[in-house]
Amino acid sequence: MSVTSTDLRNVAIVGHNGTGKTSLMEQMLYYSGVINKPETIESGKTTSDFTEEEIKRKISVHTSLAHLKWDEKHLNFLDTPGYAGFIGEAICGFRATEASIMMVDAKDGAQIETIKLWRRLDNRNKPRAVFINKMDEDRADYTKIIDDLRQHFDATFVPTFIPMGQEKDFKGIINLIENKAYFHHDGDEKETIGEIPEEYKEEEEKYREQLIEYAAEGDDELLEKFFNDGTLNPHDIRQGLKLGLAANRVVPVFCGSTLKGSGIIPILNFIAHNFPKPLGQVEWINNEAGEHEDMIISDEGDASAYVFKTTIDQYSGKLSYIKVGSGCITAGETELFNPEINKKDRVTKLYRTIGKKLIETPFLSAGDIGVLAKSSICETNCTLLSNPATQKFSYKHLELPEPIYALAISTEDKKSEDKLNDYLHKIAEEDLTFKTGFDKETKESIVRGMGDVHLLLILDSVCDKQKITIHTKLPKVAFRETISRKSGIVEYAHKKQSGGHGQYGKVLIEIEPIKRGEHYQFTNAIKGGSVSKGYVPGIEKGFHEKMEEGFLAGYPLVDIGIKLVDGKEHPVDSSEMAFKLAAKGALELAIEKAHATLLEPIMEVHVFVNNQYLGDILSDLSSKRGRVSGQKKFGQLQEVVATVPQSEMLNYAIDLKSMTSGTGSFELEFSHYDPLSGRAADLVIAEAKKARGE
Ligand SMILES: Nc1nc2c(ncn2[C@@H]2O[C@H](COP(=O)(O)OP(=O)(O)OP(=O)(O)O)[C@@H](O)[C@H]2O)c(=O)[nH]1
Ligand SMILES: [Mg+2]
Repeated sequence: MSVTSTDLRNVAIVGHNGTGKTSLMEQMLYYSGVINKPETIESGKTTSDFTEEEIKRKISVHTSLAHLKWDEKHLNFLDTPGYAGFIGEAICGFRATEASIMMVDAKDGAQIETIKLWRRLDNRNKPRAVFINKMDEDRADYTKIIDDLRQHFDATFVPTFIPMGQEKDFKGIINLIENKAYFHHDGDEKETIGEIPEEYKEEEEKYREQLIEYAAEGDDELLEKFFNDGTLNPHDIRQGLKLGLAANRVVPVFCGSTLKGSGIIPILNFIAHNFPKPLGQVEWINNEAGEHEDMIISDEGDASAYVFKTTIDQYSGKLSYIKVGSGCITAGETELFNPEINKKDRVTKLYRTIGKKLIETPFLSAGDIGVLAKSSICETNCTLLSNPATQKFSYKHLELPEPIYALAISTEDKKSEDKLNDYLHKIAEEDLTFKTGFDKETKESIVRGMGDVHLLLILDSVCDKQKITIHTKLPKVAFRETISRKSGIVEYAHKKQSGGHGQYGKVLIEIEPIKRGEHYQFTNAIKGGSVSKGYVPGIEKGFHEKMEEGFLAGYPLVDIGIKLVDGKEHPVDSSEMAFKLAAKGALELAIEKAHATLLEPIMEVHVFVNNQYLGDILSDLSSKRGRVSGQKKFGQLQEVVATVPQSEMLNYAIDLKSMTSGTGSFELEFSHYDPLSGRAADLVIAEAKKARGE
């Protein structure tokens, strides 16, 4: 069965780890009749956590897609993982959907990943609702969590469901917009609908007043109506929430217990009737001039889509998850073109998925999400166009955070190394936050990822599946070298007389520091032709070679301006090679005079911790030569921004975990290079000498 664009709703389920996202997906599939029994995480049989590592670890590692029908609407859900290490998967989930459900734990409220995800959704102005889950657990406290959310985030939270009792007395929820109570039962019996019990009437009244007031904030006209009349009718309340959600002006708050199957029917009702439909929403594209612009999702015109996720499955092979942005893709008919690699392919089959199960579908229309199997033209982020002659745009790539943790890896022998590289490249194709490669500067094979858990999970699975042993260690830091003052003019002649032709070339140069990041600047200031033009490329080659070789500790030299002032050639003995060697020699001498120094990479780090750890974090950062440049408080949480040398941050993923009992989290990106002097520099130089066997 296929679906028209107006009936679609795409929703990402996001949130801090372990808040019950996968359990919510499972219950929704059960309630809508897609599965016969809701499985638990503990059983290892949920629809969404189906990979070996997910079953083994009882956590989500990948984003998984499932769909269901509810009240004539077609709902696509992406269940995303909550652990910081798999943030790339969560980002691809909310990139492909129009709205998210943020799962929040009824005991703990906003946690570190809640805050980080919230920020990411804010940056994209993405609509979202909150589901306060685990109302059945000890210490569950609905009003406390609503207060906590209001403390943490600048948003209009609108309690839309309220609980009947909590902790072990939790009986179900009241849906304020339907004016109904939903009672949950033991076992797999589905929740039942009934009148609101007398004992909760007072509470309900209180929240209903809030609901009316906040719903009015969803739309300017309704706000005016509310100010004039002092109230809104039920139709207007719904309208206020619907428009307010679509415009990201209000955040409806639901509650329930995914363990007990509570809150499931009303949330499905709410999504089907009030969540934004994809048609008319915005996708970001780059136009022909390479500038970003909005494209409105429309079912008219030529088909276009982008791949937001790739998986490589043992049985089904490569699966490319696509979101259709315009027109309609029809199996057996549409031909899609990938402009980045200039290749096209006919779509023979199209699929939807329920977790790992592929279900064929005849077409996917604008706004829909589906899968192309074994496509030879797809990779994550690519654009697919049905009529490239007129469609001169590409979809904007996912913006993923930089890896925060790296390891240098090695294996026992060449055969294992080949196996390892093959496997890692496949993983890197699936997971864009995982990078693998050879670092030419440090001569190490490096893997980078979003944390130690992320990398170790990948490396463990390689060892298991490929039966190889991998050795890991912290990688070397890629220092650089530069100069700190002008050299004055130096001269160097390369002379050799051996039998027949000799070698001769002489150059006079002057070097000076240039702006950080400009790397290399060359000026030929020779007047009067003392060196023929034909030898200049040889001279530049010599400079490049010396800059690659380094001076102090074998790290590449950067940010040097070189002026070729004069030189001398010999009618017979001069050659490009002779001038190259002369240039190298001259540069070596000049650097000696220009006071060479080491440069070290400096990272910008954003650390997120609970207030109680702030003191420890700040003193640790200062012991790591860090400079704090900002601090922001979100309720019980702190964000600290600092610049810290990379060499001090190699193990931060593990240090922070031990300082914060696993609750802290951070983001890291390269900032700039700074000079390194004193004892720290002496150590790097001594280490390099030792490695060279001097
Ligand atoms: N008491 C209680 N436990 C729940 C509830 N929902 C989920 N759990 C339990 O919480 C744990 C985590 O549930 P998941 O559904 O895996 O949570 P998740 O958010 O998908 O976790 P990640 O994807 O790994 O971030 C499991 O042990 C669930 O059984 C609930 O409503 N009440
Ligand atoms: Mg999960």
